[in-house]
Amino acid sequence: MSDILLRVDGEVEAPLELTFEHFAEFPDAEQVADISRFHPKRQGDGVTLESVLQRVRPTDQATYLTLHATADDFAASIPLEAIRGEGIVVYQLQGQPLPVSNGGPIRFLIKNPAACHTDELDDCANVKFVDRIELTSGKGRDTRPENDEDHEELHRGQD
Ligand SMILES: Nc1nc2c(c(=O)[nH]1)N[C@H]1C(S)=C(S)[C@@H](COP(=O)(O)O)O[C@H]1N2
Ligand SMILES: [Mo]
Repeated sequence: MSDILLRVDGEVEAPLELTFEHFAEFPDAEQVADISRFHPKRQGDGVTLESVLQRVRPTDQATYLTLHATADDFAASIPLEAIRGEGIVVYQLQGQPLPVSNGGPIRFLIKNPAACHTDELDDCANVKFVDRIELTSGKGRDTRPENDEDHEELHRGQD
């Protein structure tokens, strides 16, 4: 049995726990090869967020999608309808689990994010080290910095 990398739960009909092998076995139509097509400085392959949502089936109450990273206690909560067609769950680089240096083992990515701190679907919601996606009724936990000063401070540690 290999490690569970991602739990998907909350306002869903069928909560799910996913390993690297589960992601690798998603059909081709659900795979997103080479994220550098969307983000030139980022690398790896993923599956569409939609393909994960289809498996868990969000309830009618689910209005937000909350991304949790236990590793550094980071979270972002974004409106479900807005993110549905835009999200990618990145899980591998050259056939291996996505390295921590790339935000792995699981990294969330928005295809066309707004600049940091300008929208709910901004670059800051491209959560690294995601280990839980929680569907919520209303906005969930969100630790994204709310002002420029805090945001700069966060970036100083990671860029
Ligand atoms: N787990 C986690 N994810 C995170 C962050 C963080 O501090 N922790 N920072 C966010 C912010 S503010 C930005 S702008 C992007 C930066 O992504 P990059 O490191 O690939 O440039 O990651 C986002 N994801
Ligand atoms: Mo950011």
